[in-house]
Amino acid sequence: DAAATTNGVKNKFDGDGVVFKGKLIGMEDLSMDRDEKVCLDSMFKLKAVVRARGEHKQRIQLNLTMNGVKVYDDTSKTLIASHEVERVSFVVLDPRDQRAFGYVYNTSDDRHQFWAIKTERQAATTVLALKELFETAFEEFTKAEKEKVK
Ligand code: I3P
Repeated sequence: DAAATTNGVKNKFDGDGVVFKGKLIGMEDLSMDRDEKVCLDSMFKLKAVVRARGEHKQRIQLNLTMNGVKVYDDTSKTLIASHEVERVSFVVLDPRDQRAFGYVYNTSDDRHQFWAIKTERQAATTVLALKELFETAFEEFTKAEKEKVK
């Protein structure tokens, strides 16, 4: 029943959403937004920067929510970034590291920001949840559009 699931039905991404712990490897602007090689080159470069610095990576908490991907500093719980789902265009797993993934966030001024993240556990788990969030957000969006034309 489409009407019954349109509004008011809770899913796991509502509110605080699905939470993952991790560390921020780094972020940078890319020239392209959906190119696996460009993303992975960035991943390796950002990891090299971390290694060269010799400092601990910032501990973060990722909340996958209907209002976007929220990135918090895990220690202070300060919000570092809020990435609306519809502006995330690409997600990559690091083939050399089971605990690393990244995604591209397209800013309102058309920059393609790559965020490289080290997860506490398997990165594939976080990436799967992220894909599920995209699907859920898209379903909600299409339902809302259908409601509008009624
Ligand atoms: C640490 C080790 C950890 C790493 C940590 C490093 O180095 O590589 O695996 O955590 O990163 O400091 P060492 O073995 O020399 O102590 P991650 O696997 O989570 O990256 P961090 O210092 O940035 O937390």
